[in-house]
Amino acid sequence: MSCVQEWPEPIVRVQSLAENGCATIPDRYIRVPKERPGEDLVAHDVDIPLIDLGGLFSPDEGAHAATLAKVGKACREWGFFQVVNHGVPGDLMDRVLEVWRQFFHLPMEEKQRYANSPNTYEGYGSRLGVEKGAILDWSDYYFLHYLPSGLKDHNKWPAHAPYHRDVVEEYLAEVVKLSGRLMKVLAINLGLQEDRLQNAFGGEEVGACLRVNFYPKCPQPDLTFGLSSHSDPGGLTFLLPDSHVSGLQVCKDNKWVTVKPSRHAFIVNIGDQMQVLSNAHYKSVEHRVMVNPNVERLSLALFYNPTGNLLIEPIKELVTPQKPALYRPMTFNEYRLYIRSTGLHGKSQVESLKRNINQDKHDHF
Ligand SMILES: O=C(O)CCC(=O)C(=O)O
Repeated sequence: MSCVQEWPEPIVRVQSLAENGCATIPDRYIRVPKERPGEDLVAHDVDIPLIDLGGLFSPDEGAHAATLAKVGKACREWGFFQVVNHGVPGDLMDRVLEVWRQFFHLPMEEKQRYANSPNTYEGYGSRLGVEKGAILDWSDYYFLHYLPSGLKDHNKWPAHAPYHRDVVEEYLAEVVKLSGRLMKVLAINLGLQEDRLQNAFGGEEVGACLRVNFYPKCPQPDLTFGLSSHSDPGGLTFLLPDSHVSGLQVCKDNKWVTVKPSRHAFIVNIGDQMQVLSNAHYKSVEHRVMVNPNVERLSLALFYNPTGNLLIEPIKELVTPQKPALYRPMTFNEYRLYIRSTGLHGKSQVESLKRNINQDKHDHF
């Protein structure tokens, strides 16, 4: 898949700005007043559902069914939930956070060897989108491909420490296993065969990539975001954030809910492709990241995606006369070009896929 080859402006590492000890942030990061973090309603005393997945592995049918029901309700009502007892070892989660923390604390010249381009996004980056003059987010990141295996290129992974690749490989293999399990749960909860969603993602050719987000301390956190509001373009996201600092906010009923991360939990969310396949039974929900003046923050987002060249459209078993197909078909490759060129813009892209049902009926007759 090709996009633009070069960034429109020289790349500035947010971490360098933060480490220079500036008291104010450059204009490029300052949102217009009505878009600033403090301008929106925030919901207090509420959090996304926390689900113990232990029941999925239990021989007790009641516990199994109750766990399925909790996941189903969270996918329909929130599009976001945390899971514990998910099968991925806690010490592996700690180690993978630690190796990425080490990466971001390497000298800048060493990190620059991995500088990415907007063509594939793989490597060390500091912006999403290639619009000249765009307002930027207060974060750096590292992006890499894991699946399908033909896209994986170890030469594009950090090699500063011999164990780095091994830990990342081990971690990604575990999270992909968990993704496969949850894909079954999501399918069963829609009344589908358990492998129906996985097959719609391309079966063995399913995609998985990792974005490691690094949010340096920010002297003016009320003026900017670590990541602007967006919904994830892919299928399902498994987020492992630092548990000692919050930052993620999820939109629910037009208010922002601050997620309190639980230790050794994953934050799971529905992406746009899953909303389309499920014909909007499952919701891909807007979220954003706040920054902090006193502490930096790290998060690892594994995106579990359909293979790039398959058409993604509402699954036919979920299309009825009462609920016609809400979205027009598009491949994931085409879909993600938009975010790669324009950056993060709320839910505008999945909204743009909506079919005009009345117009379609008219065309049909
Ligand atoms: O860092 C976070 O909490 C969220 C990251 C995120 O939304 C993303 O990587 O798409």
